[in-house]
Amino acid sequence: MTPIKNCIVNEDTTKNPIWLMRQAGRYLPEFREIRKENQDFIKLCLNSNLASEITLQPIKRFGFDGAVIFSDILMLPYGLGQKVEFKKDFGPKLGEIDLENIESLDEINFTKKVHKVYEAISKTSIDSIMNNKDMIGFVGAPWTILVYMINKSSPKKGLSDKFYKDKILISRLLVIIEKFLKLHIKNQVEAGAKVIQIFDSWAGLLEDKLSEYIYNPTFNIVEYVKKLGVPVICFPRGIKDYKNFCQIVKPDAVNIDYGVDPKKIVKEIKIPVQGGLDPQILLTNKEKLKQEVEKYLNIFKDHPYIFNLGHGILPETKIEMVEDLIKIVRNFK
Ligand code: 1CP
Repeated sequence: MTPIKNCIVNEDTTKNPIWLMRQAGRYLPEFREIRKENQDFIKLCLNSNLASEITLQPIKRFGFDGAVIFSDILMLPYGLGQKVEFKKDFGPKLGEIDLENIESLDEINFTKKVHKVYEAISKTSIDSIMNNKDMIGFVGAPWTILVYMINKSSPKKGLSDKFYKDKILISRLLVIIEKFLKLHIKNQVEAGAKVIQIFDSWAGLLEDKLSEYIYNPTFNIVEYVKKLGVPVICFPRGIKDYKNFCQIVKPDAVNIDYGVDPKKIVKEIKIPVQGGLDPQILLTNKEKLKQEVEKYLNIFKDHPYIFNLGHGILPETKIEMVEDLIKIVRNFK
C-alpha cells in the first residue's frame, strides 16, 4: 500500500513528524513513579489502565505525533506460554520451550492471554489527545523473537554455535512465530493501531542466511500488514545493506540505525525514512544536539522523513534535551 495522508508515514516532504523509540519509559519521572509501585513488568503491560496512561505520558508532556503502545516485543513468547521475566539490571529472562504445548496453542487462547494489550490500545486511541496523532502498534521481527526464545536472555555477547544446533526446533518455531505475530498484529490493528513498527533489534547479529531468517520471514509479515490496510515501518537494526533490505522486504517506511550514513541512505532509498540520530547525542549539550538534528533534517529535506532516533531513548536522557529536540524539529525550515 502507499503511505497515507494525515499519518506519520506519508509522502509529504514539507513536514517532519516526530516520535521516539522507547518514548514511554524510564527517562520519564512520571513513568518511574508508576514503575516503583509496579515491580512486575509483564503485569504492568497487562494493566490496561496503567499501560494506557504510560503510553500517553510522553504525548502529554511533549506532544509527539505518534504514541507507541506501552508493551513489549516479548509479549509474544509470553502469549505462547513461555515464561518471561524482567530482572533488574539483567534484562529479560525466558523459560524453557515446550514445543508441543506451543504447537497446540490456538488463536483464542493466545488472544485471551494478552488481550489487555489490545484493551490498552483501544483505551488510548479514543483519548481526545490522540486526535491527529497516530497510535503505533508494534511487534518484534521473527528473527529477533526467535533469538530471545532460544537464547532465553539478551544476546548482548552474540550467539554461540549452540544456537543453531537444533534446526528442527528453529524451523518449527519460525512457523509458529509467523502465525502468532500475524494474529498479534491483527488484534492491535482491530483495537486501533494506525501504524505497525517491526523491531528487528538483533538483525545485525547475522552475517549470512539473511534470506532465511530476515528477508523471507519479515517479508511475509510486511505483506500481511499491508493487507490489513495500515502502513508498516521496519527497523532492521545493524543490518549492513538497508537498500537491499528495502528492495526485498518492501516496507512502507524504514527506520535507520545510527551506524549508517544518512547521505548514502537518501540516495539509495526511495520510501519514507525514519530515525537515525544517535540517542547518545541527547546526553551531550544543546549546541551539539542542534547541529546533529539539523544535519539529519538537512540531508532529508527533500525526502519524506519521520524524525526519530537510531535506537531507543536512553534512561539517562534529560527532559530538557527532549524538549529542545522537539523545538528544533518543529522550527526547522
Ligand atoms: O522499567 C523497566 O525496567 C522496563 C524497561 C522496559 C520498557 C519501558 C522494557 C524491558 N520494555 C519496555 C517497553 C517497550 N519495549 C516498548 C514500549 C515503550 C516505548 O517504546 O515507548 C517498546 C516499543 C519495546 C520494544 C522492545 N523490547 C525491543 C525493541 C526495541 C529495542 O530497544 O531494540 C526490545 C529488544 C525489547 C526487549 C526488552 N524489553 C525490556 C528490555 C530492557 C529489553 C531489551 C533487553 C536487551 O537488551 O536484550
